[in-house]
Amino acid sequence: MPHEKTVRTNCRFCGYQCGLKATVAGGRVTAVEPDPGQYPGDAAIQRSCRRWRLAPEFLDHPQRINYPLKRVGERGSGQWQRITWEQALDEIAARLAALKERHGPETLATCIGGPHAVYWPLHRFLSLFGSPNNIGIGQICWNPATWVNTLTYGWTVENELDPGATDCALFWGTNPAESDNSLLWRELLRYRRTGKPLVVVDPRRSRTAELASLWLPVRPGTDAVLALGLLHVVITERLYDEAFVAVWCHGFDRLAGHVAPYTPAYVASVTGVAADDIAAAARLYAGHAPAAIFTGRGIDQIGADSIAVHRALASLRAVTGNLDVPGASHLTDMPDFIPELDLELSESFPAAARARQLGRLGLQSYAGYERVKQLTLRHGRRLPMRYLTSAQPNLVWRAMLTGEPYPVRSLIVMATNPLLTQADSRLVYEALKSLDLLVVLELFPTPTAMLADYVLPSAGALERPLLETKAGTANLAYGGEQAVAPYYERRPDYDFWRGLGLRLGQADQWPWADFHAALAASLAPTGWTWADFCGTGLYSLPPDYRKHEQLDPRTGRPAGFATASGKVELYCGLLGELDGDPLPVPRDKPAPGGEFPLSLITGARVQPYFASSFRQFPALRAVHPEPWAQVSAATAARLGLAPGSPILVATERGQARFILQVAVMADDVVSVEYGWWYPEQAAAEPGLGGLWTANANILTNADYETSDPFVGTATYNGVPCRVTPAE
Ligand SMILES: Nc1nc2c(c(=O)[nH]1)N[C@H]1C(S)=C(S)[C@@H](COP(=O)(O)OP(=O)(O)OC[C@H]3O[C@@H](n4cnc5c(=O)[nH]c(N)nc54)[C@H](O)[C@@H]3O)O[C@H]1N2
Ligand SMILES: Nc1nc2c(c(=O)[nH]1)N[C@H]1C(S)=C(S)[C@@H](COP(=O)(O)OP(=O)(O)OC[C@H]3O[C@@H](n4cnc5c(=O)[nH]c(N)nc54)[C@H](O)[C@@H]3O)O[C@H]1N2
Ligand code: SF4
Ligand SMILES: [Mo]
Repeated sequence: MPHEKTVRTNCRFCGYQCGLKATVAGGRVTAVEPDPGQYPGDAAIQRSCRRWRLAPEFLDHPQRINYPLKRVGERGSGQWQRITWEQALDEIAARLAALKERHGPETLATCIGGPHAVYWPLHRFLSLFGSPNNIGIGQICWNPATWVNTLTYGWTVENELDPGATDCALFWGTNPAESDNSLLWRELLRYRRTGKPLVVVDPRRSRTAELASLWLPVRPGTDAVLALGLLHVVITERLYDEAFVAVWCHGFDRLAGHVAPYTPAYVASVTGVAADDIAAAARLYAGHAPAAIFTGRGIDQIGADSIAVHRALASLRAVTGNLDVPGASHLTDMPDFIPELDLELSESFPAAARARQLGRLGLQSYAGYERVKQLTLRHGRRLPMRYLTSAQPNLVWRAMLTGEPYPVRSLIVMATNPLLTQADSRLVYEALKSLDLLVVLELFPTPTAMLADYVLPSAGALERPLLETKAGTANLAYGGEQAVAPYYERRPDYDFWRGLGLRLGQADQWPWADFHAALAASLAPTGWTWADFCGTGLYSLPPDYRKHEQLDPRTGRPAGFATASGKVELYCGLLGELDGDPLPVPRDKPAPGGEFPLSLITGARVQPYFASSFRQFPALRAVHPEPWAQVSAATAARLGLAPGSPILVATERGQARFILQVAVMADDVVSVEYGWWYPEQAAAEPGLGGLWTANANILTNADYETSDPFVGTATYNGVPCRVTPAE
């Protein structure tokens, strides 16, 4: 019997990284348990999550990628040769060098995904290699709110839900019952037990909406009008915080004039929400202080209107005095540890390379970043850079296919499955097939990995240390130690980027021999060692509030906000200078009608899955075997569709098959799950693991021309569609 020991580590099956105690024997994890000594600090919270229990099976899953693989047959044929790491790195480096020589460094693009891994080593490599073309997910996840709050308040905010302090909560386009199912969801349950009001804005009566005192079933994508309607009521009924507005808001009168036409009756006609409920929601929110606003993917994914709705909500938070006060929100601090943007070497990325970036968006671009940085620097702050300047995905896929404006011939994919999680799967597929070099760093043979030239075995959960930060926008880091050394020949992604860097003349920029050393170095300015950090798994300081009132020692005056006016910019001059709307203006966009009479939502989260991950686990498939499409009972009846029957959902881009489920939700709306493929099917062309069956992103697009011109947000919610029975 090998000697057994217990090791403190973390789950990594969503962004939370809950603490785990792992039992390790002979270098193998034999069991895991929640560790109440680490985040979220209560084992009961974790017990309702199904995923952490999979950790031992995850480490040893028969489909895990264990060795570097090189394609030997046609692309996608599923024929691979096992090679060594040395051979893989040598060959990839040589091919990248040749492509760079021929086409320039921007011919290499990278693609990253959600919060599965530490991405700065990739960006560091890319900065040194000279390419501005990383494809991220930020345009439809997190970036719209980050950009807008920074424009409005001079920095980003964290929203707070404290069952003791918070007196009203507004959850807008987010459903923590499924997407969180951890601490925030528990806090929300506790909060509701106090009887204090909760308003939920969601076309679906989600489990979060079921908890609400008032549910507003908005028509997908009409949220900007709804938020302006709330502002209308708050302003005309004088429910705002007059003192805060007088001292700290810039442009209130212009905002008041702007929202005047958004009467509840008009807003009801656009959004489908009853006029009385619009007024009631505004009164609830403004009548209780402190009041918190949480937003989510529901409104980060509505294309050109995502900026307007976030701007309207940022204004609502401010005029009601809910900015930087306990129980509502706080402006975060820059970290004490080295922020991601410095580890990425972003600021020294040369101007000539920046100028080659695909995508000239108003904000999400190097030029936009530098404009905003002039403001944030007034308070000594700098936003994360690579994530907020990542390229517009659609333009990168198109450059691969057309060679315009220049050829993008190679792609390295890390911790993402773009064939399932980027918009327009058909376009992504054609683009990947056209490449000279596709490298995928993965744990499993995903459909994306099936098309690669090289697949490299990454060390995953429990096999590598973790240090998660809020991309450097907050003085908060969490994570901890690995439980075991990687199984087989898996390696932390860091080793890949460093290995490539050493082969491509970057040796002096990779001083840390391994991932541990790199993470420890990034913590050094805090005075904490890596062991100190692992003791608690958390580095954080209590938030500070009302920082705008604190005296600036240099001037002796209140610090204010890091904006052009020094106040909250209800009227945002900078957006005007960038040819945008200084006030939140909803945009015209394709509405359902004609051939596509229904409105489609793609990707509302469901337990127990995460995006396209975990379909390989029988225990989870047993709980949730089929991809659902939800409609209301009235819509199902009108279309003559029975619950449980297979249906086809079609948009102008393509069609996919789902199982009909009747749910309480707005009429004429269809909500499909995303991320569905079938790892039990053949891992090769033509099926690619069932890629073309129920993949929601066959239905979406991120066309540059119809996406938001500032952040590049595409429309994943509110897409015109039609539903028919599947034979
Ligand atoms: N239609 C539609 N599309 C969406 C969304 C939507 O709501 N609707 N949501 C979008 C959002 S917000 C997000 S964040 C994305 C999420 O999309 P992705 O980030 O692509 O998420 P996954 O599909 O889980 O793919 C993650 C992959 O990383 C691998 N992996 C896990 N850990 C590691 C690691 O440490 N290293 C490496 N190399 N690989 C690892 C996993 O095996 C898995 O295959 O989807 C986006 N796409
Ligand atoms: N189980 C599970 N948990 C996850 C993930 C996962 O894939 N699976 N993904 C993780 C990631 S990457 C992210 S970014 C977070 C996202 O977390 P959330 O932001 O909470 O995302 P969702 O759960 O999709 O909630 C979005 C809600 O918006 C609603 N909605 C859709 N269209 C509209 C609209 O036009 N207007 C409004 N107001 N609402 C709309 C949907 O019905 C849905 O209930 O979740 C994380 N947690
Ligand atoms: S919520 Fe569940 S999946 Fe996410 S880190 Fe915690 S235990 Fe893991
Ligand atoms: Mo996300």
